[in-house]
Amino acid sequence: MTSQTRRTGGTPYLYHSSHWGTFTAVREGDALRIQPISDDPDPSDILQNIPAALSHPARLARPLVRRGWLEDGPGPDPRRGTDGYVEMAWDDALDLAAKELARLGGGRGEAGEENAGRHVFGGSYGWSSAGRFHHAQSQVHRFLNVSFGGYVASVESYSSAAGSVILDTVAGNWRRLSREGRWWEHIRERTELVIAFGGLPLKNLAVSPGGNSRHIAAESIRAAAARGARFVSISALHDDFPNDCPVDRLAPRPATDVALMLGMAHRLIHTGAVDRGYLETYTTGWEALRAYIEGEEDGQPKTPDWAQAICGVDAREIEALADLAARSRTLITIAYGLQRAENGEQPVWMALALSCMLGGGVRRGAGFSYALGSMGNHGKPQLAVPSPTLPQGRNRSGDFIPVARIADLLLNPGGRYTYRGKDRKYGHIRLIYWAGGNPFHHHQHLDRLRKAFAKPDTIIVHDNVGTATTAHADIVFPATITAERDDIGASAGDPFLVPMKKLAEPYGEARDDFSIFCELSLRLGCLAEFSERRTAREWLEHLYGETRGALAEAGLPAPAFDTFFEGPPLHLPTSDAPSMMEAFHADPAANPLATPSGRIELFSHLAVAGGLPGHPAWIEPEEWLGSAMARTHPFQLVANQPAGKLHSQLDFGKTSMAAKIGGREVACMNEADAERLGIREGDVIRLWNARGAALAVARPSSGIAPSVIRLSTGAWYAPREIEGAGPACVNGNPNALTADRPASPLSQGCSGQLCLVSVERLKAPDPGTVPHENILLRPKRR
Ligand code: PGD
Repeated sequence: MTSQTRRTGGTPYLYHSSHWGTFTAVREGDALRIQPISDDPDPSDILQNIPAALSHPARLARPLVRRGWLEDGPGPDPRRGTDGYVEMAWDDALDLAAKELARLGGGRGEAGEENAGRHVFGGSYGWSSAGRFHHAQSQVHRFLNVSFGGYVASVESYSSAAGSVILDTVAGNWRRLSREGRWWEHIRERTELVIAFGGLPLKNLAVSPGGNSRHIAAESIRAAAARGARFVSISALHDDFPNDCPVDRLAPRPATDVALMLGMAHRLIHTGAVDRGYLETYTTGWEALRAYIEGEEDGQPKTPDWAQAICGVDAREIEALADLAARSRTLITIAYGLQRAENGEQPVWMALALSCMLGGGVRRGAGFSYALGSMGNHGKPQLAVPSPTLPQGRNRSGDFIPVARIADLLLNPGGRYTYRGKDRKYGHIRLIYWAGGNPFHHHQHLDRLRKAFAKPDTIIVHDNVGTATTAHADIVFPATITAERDDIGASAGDPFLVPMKKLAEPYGEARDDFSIFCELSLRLGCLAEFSERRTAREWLEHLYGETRGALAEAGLPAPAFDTFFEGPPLHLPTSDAPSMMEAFHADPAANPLATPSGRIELFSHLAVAGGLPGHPAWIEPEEWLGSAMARTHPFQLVANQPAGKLHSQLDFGKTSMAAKIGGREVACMNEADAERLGIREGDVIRLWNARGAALAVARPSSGIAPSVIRLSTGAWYAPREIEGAGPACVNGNPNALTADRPASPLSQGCSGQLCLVSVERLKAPDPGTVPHENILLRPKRR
């Protein structure tokens, strides 16, 4: 790591980190100057969102309590989201919160009533900060485990649920499958053809949870292309692949990639290109899949012509791609976005099956990689030593929901559902405790979520800023941002352990999540258990100790904590161990996969038990361009990850604001569609369906397929009445439109990437946007 700790004049640059890059920073008056570390070949502009956070008026300065809750007491309340707030002194707000927690069973912990936490939703999903100690989700889980003895948790993620569950089911361990394997190295050196379903969008690869110190995707793609490797990006959006790298593009209708893959599979069978040796040695169930592809099961052979009718890609191009794949060392990757959809398991499973038909990953540089185009830390060497994580304690409640079922949980207590083939029942939630996430950004069908958030007795939220989630809370505690505290940055797949130095004093009276939970624990009589009598600084030293011990054991330099924390990021050793798939390929009997057969399952009884077909299949979604609903809502909305920010974080920052027009999110649509509808660049447009509406600024483009409109996520939710047209999110949050429909009964995953909408030029007067500082109604001082 190049030393960057001094600048002219002697003021020290301090190291810090974020999910989208490691950097050094220096205060210049009230401003914060940020520089990516020099080791990063392709730093992300998202770094430049950080300075605005230090003093933006959307920041929360003091605790807030909702007026209706204060006056009428806890209980279900439809006023959440429209009510006003009062500011309170910390001690008063903490006393109030502790009293309510105690009323609901908090403070008795291990000794208390069995399952006191079964009425508490603490799943609290969200990315919050890169620092591993002040990681809000870990802090809230630990607090609820200590104070309530547990809580209703959440499993899976909004990023990947359908894909993870199906890969666990048919390939044993999705995490190892997606993370292990040095794919970027292989792409640079060996791969001849990369078929990237969902592309390899650099905006996604900028980010990885806990930090991303070296953005190597662009240089790896260029090096591979210079060596003669070919890339095929399969997406309706041109910018899902870097524009300055050579690539062939295919643009199937969104949600139809499985049909395209089946068309390729049919061609491989009929040209004799299937690697039967691989299928026999490493897979089970080929015969069932083959019979389906050949039409023996349903009378419909999945020919390239059949595929063309569904996906819109020319049958001859499908054949050519299959032929090219068969004669090349081919890597198939599939991005998270394809599985964040109805029947999202199918494209992931079929992509894996296709790669098996091509001979799997026996040859270096060939095979299957899940989510290489979705996360900056995939396809890189794994660490050989553990990195710091905050222990969360034991959750005795035993209850959980699949993460994207939060609205169902609240709206349907006692309701039954299935998950991974098991029958389950929703509990009855009286308290929601959320820290470090923004469900009114990340969840689907936000109008439905508003109704769900009316149900509990009490909602407590910690955040740095006044988001739409804080605007639905009863008690809001203002948290510091990462720049206002010391921490340690670390990520699986990233070689640097980063001393994240405090760069600024806390805004207003904001406090760290840890210290807020210490205060509540003190009031609930469980401080010693929660803090283990350590200060925040002592926790950092303690957590670092495990990494240090492992370094020393390996005979590597293991600096003392103070030396580490005052110095540059510490380079951690990476592991040379073979990946899960390399070990399996080397000796499938000795290293079986964790599936019932020990092999990759192209037919799965567990999938059948979970409510899916036994093999990958084309299942028509309810919302795609070929469905009945497309007659009334003829555009496929792609609600993907934004380029100017991470999710909804720092939406007011420089890079994020530069991507908007007039403070509103931009929607990209095909230029011929725009012309037909009389929509010009810069017009305000309204997107709507039966679930809701959103306004956006139109950008006609040739880089997007016809009948597709892209409105990325991240705008802060602000529903307002539009003259003559009902409510719409005036800032452009696409989750006003998406469906809260599980990907399948197997995974219950988020399907928020795609839905159908109508589009028109806004006829009513433009109501303007709601600035970030006005999302949460500003309180009056008491
Ligand atoms: P963020 O905007 O990152 O979104 O959903 P997620 O909830 O993670 O929210 C983090 C929140 O934490 C912010 O409000 C931030 O201010 C706060 N925060 C930051 N630091 C701290 C801290 O130290 N303490 C506390 N208390 N708070 C802090 C992301 C989710 O959205 C994800 S991961 C995906 S992949 C999904 N993607 C899509 C999609 O593609 N399409 C749709 N339609 N919807 C999606 N939703 C999902």
